[in-house]
Amino acid sequence: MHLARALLVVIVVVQFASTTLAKAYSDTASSLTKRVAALPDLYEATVTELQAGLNAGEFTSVDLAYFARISEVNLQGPALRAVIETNPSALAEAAALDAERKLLGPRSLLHGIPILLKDNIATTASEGMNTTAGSFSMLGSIVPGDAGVVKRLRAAGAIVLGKANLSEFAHYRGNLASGWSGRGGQCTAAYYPGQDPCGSSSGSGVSASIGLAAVTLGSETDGSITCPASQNNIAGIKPTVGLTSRAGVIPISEHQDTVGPLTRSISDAAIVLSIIAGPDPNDNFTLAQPNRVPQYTRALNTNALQGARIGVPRAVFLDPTYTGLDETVLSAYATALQTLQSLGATLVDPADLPSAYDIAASNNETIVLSVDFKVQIDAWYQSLYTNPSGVRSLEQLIAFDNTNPSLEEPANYTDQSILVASEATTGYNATYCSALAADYDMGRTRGIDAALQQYNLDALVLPAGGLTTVPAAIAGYPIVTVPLGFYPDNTTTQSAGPVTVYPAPGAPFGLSFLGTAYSEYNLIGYAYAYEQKTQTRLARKAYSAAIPTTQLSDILASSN
Ligand SMILES: *[C@@H]1O[C@H](CO)[C@@H](O)[C@H](O)[C@H]1NC(C)=O
Ligand SMILES: *[C@@H]1O[C@H](CO)[C@@H](O)[C@H](O)[C@H]1NC(C)=O
Ligand SMILES: *[C@@H]1O[C@H](CO)[C@@H](O)[C@H](O)[C@H]1NC(C)=O
Ligand SMILES: *[C@@H]1O[C@H](CO)[C@@H](O)[C@H](O)[C@H]1NC(C)=O
Ligand SMILES: *[C@@H]1O[C@H](CO)[C@@H](O)[C@H](O)[C@H]1NC(C)=O
Ligand SMILES: *[C@@H]1O[C@H](CO)[C@@H](O)[C@H](O)[C@H]1NC(C)=O
Ligand SMILES: CC(=O)N[C@H]1CO[C@H](CO)[C@@H](O)[C@@H]1O
Repeated sequence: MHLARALLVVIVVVQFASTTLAKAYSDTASSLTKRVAALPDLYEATVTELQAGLNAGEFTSVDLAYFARISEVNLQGPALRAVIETNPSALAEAAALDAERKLLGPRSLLHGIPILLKDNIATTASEGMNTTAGSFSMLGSIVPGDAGVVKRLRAAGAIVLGKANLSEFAHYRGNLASGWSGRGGQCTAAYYPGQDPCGSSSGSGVSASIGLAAVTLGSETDGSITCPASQNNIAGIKPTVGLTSRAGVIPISEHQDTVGPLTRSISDAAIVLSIIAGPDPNDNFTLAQPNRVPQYTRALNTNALQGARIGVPRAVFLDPTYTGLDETVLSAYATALQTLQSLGATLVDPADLPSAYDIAASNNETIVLSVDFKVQIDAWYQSLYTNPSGVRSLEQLIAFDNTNPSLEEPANYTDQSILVASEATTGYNATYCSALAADYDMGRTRGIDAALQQYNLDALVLPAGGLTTVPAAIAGYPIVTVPLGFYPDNTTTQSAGPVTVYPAPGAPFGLSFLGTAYSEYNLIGYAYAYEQKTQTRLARKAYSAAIPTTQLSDILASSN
């Protein structure tokens, strides 16, 4: 923020502090009756709609407190356990941003827009929220400050609404069901009772799917944005590693971790990505990105697929014996290919990755992650200003879990074999270096880039599930995911954990576009054209108990 603007904000906040909210927004109240029909439905509301209503004075960011919606479904009713904590400072921040808007107008499309963050993304402790990756070992810890992406969000005027539940440690703990953390319990999706939300950005995905916030952020190391996007009927962008800062994000691996949006629409995801992308001196991977971050909203063109060459990598990635992809998903995918053609794309089928079978057989990713995690999580614990649990290393985390089984090892959630395997590693030796080199070779040189070059392609397209995330994960390359379809009502549920099921009647699944480094702009365009043509998200809603009923009209009525 510029200094002059910052000073004005201080003045405005002081002026408004003595004014009651009811009085400040009485103009809204007087026109409520004639405008009420036009208020956006918070289940589906887009950032653009919310921003228009805020600018028109139809409602305020204070009114946009989604707390009532969260409380309806989080622990009560269907007990989705999508949110771990809400921000005790959010209403005061919203009031200040409302006042600033009145005087100076919005800072950005995210001014006054509430966002939920996966609980591995740090927020400065003085604001009142914890940053724990779902683990009691970090409860009450004091982080050095806001994550790099949070600094950008705040500068743009976004309001951090709270922290979303996740698979503990971004699913880097053991053989556990997706969506479970010690602090948050078992998160489930809103499309079928007990549905596996996938992970590890489970709470972000579930919250976006039913409007517990306007937009959300998650992180992906391998599948953790695109899989919850897929299983919650929403859009997700897994950016190129190095496009968005990981500073202040509880790590798995600097070679694969990346932060991105989970939202109801590609448009909202493009708005969020435009704000969080960019260099950060505290994450040197981001210093290698191309000079200027594109305005991703300019990619939102329904004709984006006209003339695009899209590859279909059949070997391994569409082979059910490798992927487990079933007939429901494969037939929806076949229909999607026809839709892409109808939108002007040239399909190249097959367009295989030369490294496909090597990727399927490889254990190199496990080697890289297990070494990186130990180095980086030890550094995270050591970076904390204070940590009431006393844990300062991975070794102490494992001991903490074992000595606090009621918190961290309840029945069916006892495994921490991944932590134990990582603790046994001994740093960056020759085995590690050749595994990392093999991953870049298989993911990039003989993988995604080879297919794109050999067939002169703009992108690849695959169902979001199966092994789709792996080549992009080991390459550090982007994926953009959109809704593809739903399991039919006569689907037989299958167990996905002690209490979760997938597939299930009505459970969603997604479609993923993959490309080379920093190709987000093109991928967003393709995903947008497909999304606008098919409108799959709107074909099915969550089960009724999982749909919060509180709307802006209720909040406006009760505040006047
Ligand atoms: C963290 O959680 C604890 C317990 O729920 C709470 O008392 C505290 O205010 C939260 N925030 C911080 C920064 O510790
Ligand atoms: C980041 O910095 C570290 C150490 O300072 C260095 O080893 C690494 O190569 C750098 N990475 C990038 C992508 O610049
Ligand atoms: C790593 O990948 C290379 C190249 O495919 C392969 O030869 C090697 O066996 C892999 N190593 C492991 C541990 O999977
Ligand atoms: C590298 O360390 C791993 C354990 O992290 C070990 O299994 C492997 O044998 C080591 N490689 C070399 C070449 O020392
Ligand atoms: C499920 O319903 C579809 C029609 O919607 C039908 O084609 C299919 O055979 C049914 N499957 C089972 C297992 O009953
Ligand atoms: C543990 O999982 C089993 C199914 O695998 C389930 O029957 C049981 O109720 C679960 N126990 C608890 C305490 O959740
Ligand atoms: C916001 C919210 O409802 N947080 C809850 C998340 O789950 C834990 C464990 O049940 C509760 O203690 C929190 O209150």
